[in-house]
Amino acid sequence: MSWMRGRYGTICVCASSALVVTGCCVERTASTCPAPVADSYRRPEPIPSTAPLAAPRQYAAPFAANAIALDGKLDEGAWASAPWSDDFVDIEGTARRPPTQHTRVKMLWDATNLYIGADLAETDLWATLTEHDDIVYRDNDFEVFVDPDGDTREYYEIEVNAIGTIFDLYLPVPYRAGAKANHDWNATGMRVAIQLDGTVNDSRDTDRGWQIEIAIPWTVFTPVSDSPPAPTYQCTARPPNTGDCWRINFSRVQWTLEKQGISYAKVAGKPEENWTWTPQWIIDMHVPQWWGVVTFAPPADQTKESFK
Ligand SMILES: [Ca+2]
Ligand SMILES: [Ca+2]
Ligand SMILES: [Ca+2]
Repeated sequence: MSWMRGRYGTICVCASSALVVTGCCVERTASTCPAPVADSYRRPEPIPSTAPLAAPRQYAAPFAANAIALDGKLDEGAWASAPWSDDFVDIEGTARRPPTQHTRVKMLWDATNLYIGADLAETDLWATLTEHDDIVYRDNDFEVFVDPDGDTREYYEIEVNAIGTIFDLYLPVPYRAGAKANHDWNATGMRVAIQLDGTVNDSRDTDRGWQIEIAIPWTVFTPVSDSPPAPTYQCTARPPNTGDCWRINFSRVQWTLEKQGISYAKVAGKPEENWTWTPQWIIDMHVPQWWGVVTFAPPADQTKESFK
């Protein structure tokens, strides 16, 4: 790993990966960073076709000092110590039209789980897909992307709609590098709770939104060993050590709807909107290089003293 001055200030570049992280880069030790497998397994690094116009957003997730009741509510107990993120922006950045409905997230962690809370304003709650591993982004959804070691490969995607249907998949490399996404991969042990503030699939009223609470066991973030190409480099501890940072982004897919009976239908020919926590600068979530940086912080009451 080396440190250098870049366009966004001090950045670090981890050897044997394309990781470029602003502000947060933890020296990885031999115990957390096993040797990479033979270089012959590695493919050419997929280079993004766009350049970011700003540094990725960052978030310090406090360690949850207390147990979390998974009920879709994000204001009680340990959640009170987790700050809200900045509001989501258009996937291509702030130069594009701002989202018409706000979205924000917060995160916590403990020895067992990564916790994600999402708050989505929504005037028209709508969801149709009901089977696990349906292509959930064909509905309005909330999406999580996690690349623990930030090497832009062996990463995880989880999508959920307003009625709790899950689409979870694993990618050995991004699509543009030849990936065949593994839909059979499941986030085993993940729990999701949703709190609706309104009525789903009922267009006769105006809804207010939905909140999602997700607990993802650290064991979920295990590369699929028989998914070619072989896992290359897992430079992270699971659970993470305090101060570690992972590359994560969140996306919200939003379709334009019209009333159909008492429910809704998509407006034909109208593409979806994509709103993200940190911009991708292109309409493509599968550019892990531009995902945000989540640092695993101590409990909030220790943060001021021990974590900077
Ligand atoms: Ca990875
Ligand atoms: Ca799956
Ligand atoms: Ca409604």
